[in-house]
Amino acid sequence: MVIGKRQMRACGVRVAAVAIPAILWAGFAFAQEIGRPTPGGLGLPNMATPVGDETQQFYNLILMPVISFIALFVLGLLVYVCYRFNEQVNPIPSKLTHNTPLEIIWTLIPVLILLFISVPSLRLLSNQVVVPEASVTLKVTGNQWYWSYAYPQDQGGGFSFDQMLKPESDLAPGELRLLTVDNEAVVPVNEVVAVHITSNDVIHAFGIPSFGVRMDAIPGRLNQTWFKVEKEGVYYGQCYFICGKDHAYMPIVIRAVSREKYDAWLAEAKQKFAGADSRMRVAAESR
Ligand SMILES: [Cu+2]
Repeated sequence: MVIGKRQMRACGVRVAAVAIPAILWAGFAFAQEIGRPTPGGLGLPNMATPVGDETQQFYNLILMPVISFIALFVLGLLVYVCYRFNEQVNPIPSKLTHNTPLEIIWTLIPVLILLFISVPSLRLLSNQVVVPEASVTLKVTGNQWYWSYAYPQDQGGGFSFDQMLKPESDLAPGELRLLTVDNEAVVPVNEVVAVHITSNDVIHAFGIPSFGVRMDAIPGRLNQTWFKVEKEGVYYGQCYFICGKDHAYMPIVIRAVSREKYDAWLAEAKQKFAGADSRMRVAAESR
């Protein structure tokens, strides 16, 4: 049976029927809400920090085109081989086993692609972990299964608190299930916030998608990262390292506000969390 033009055309139509809706659907990813997951959202979320923007550009402008091109190229080769070299069309197979120029090409091209990706990738990685001069330092500690935040004394803080998931029964209308917490961490907008991350028990990971931030929280080790939020708002994150039975129930909430509101919050939080070192408080509560 010879494969005619009609079958080839039908195959092309089928590929287009899958690819076109996928491309249109991907377009909706740009209409996501900021700081929180959007039902049906695709791709990376809308970003609120310079590193987040760079991450998104790297993903949208470099990674996705490269991935899409390779996937479509391989699909095209597979379709061509299936039709051109099936038993009916090509009854006497070739005995050819090696083709040196072809082998050199298919080794070199992936190497060149990786080299091409490595330059922006390493630049992004360095921007994520090299912390610029920061005006606010936040110490974040992972616990089974909640996060603790400490604001240093010399920056107007000197208190710490725990951030616990709000149970579903306590949620007010509009609050997000599995993402809303009792105490939000607050940071000033348009200022560099250095984040020091560690853990009290097992390995956790602190991640906020719309900041382009994700860092492991490892017991006995202080990791650091940073962010500079460019828009006021509430930003949600989660633990990104499977850390035990309640891993799914330790969200992260950061509220970015103006400097004036931040100073007012600091004064208020100092009273609210006065003398309550988070670990001492947990010990007291569990007694
Ligand atoms: Cu976890």
